[in-house]
Amino acid sequence: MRWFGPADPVSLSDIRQAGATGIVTALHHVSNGEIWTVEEIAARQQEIEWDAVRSRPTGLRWSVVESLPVHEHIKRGLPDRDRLIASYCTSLRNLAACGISVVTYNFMPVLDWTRTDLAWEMPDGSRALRLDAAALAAFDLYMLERPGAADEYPEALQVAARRYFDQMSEAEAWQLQQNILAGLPGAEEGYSLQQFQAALDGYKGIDKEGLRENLFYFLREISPLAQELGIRLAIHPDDPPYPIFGLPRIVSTEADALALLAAADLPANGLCYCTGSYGVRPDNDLAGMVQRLGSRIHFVHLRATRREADGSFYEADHLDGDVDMYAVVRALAAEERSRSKSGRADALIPMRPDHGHQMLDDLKKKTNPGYSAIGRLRGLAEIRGLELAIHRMQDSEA
Ligand code: CS2
Ligand code: MN
Repeated sequence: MRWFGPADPVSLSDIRQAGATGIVTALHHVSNGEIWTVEEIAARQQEIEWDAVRSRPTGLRWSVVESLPVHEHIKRGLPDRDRLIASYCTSLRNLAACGISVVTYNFMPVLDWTRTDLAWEMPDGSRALRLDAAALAAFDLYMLERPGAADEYPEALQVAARRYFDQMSEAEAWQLQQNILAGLPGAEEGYSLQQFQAALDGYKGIDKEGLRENLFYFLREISPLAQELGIRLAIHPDDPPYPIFGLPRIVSTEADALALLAAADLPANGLCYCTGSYGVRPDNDLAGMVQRLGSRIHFVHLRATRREADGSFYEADHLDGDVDMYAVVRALAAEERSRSKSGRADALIPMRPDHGHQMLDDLKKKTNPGYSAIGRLRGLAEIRGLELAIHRMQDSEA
């Protein structure tokens, strides 16, 4: 399970009780571009793995880094990128020295993941994260007033956006802006409207091909080192997996994934397979992607969304979205089995429930959006049950 460090309202002991053994975390206090030192990594590791009060191991292990963030200047291909990539490499060396071998990152320009509603009420009273296409367009067209934005939305969506904007109260407009710009958990940046427009302007002249070249440059620089260190790199897909705010997107489809894997064709250069992000596109065949890309999947996020006609989506229960979770977990189990047959040391792929609803006691607490204790516990429990049954079935077939 993911843990946001000492400031996370969900404690390590909560996570242990949820049944998780691996911890996914980052040095969130180190700013993007700075080196993660061995001292800092080891201290965090100790905090996770050793129960100082009882003088015994906690039973938890820091197994995955999420995320070692990539600096905007690397994404934009600015002249100081080589220095920043060298720092990134030093952090990778330091992580390897501490025995941590899976490193997640993303290559989304400006914003990490984006939602417009962080407390959307489900029929059962729990609360989910949602991206409303009209709300996003309303923000872009009428609050940010981004030059050229109107050309990017179909007529019907512009009309819906206008209506959405007109019926919003001031407080609702402020909340929408906060949801989009203040940074969801894990995002390193937060912006004011002006800062956000300036950050977008930084990508003027960088189209899809340009951004892709910058990613490939980065991958060619870091993959050989990662390979040598025994580190498996896991790139998280775009969330949502289509362009927003006029920014290019390059990790949204199977073809995108194939291209980036080929750009540095080493086992270390791999994927964070997030079914919640890839699953927003109906043209992504999620179980098939596991079958075809499986050997390079180094980390998995299991989550399901439900799509709506206008491009909106919300985060459904883990077993109840558009993602065929049974087919995906079955394909992952088959991948693990084939790895273990061929003697791969990384036969067990780290997986975590990605996000969860705010439910039961979560509803009364302040939680990191998407990262409440009980909603994720539900996701974890459901997926583990599914996984166990699939393993048993595959055992009896073998
Ligand atoms: C998000 C992202 O839910 C998610 O997967 O939390 O912040 C994700 O962790 C990053 O994009 C990975 O670099
Ligand atoms: Mn994810």
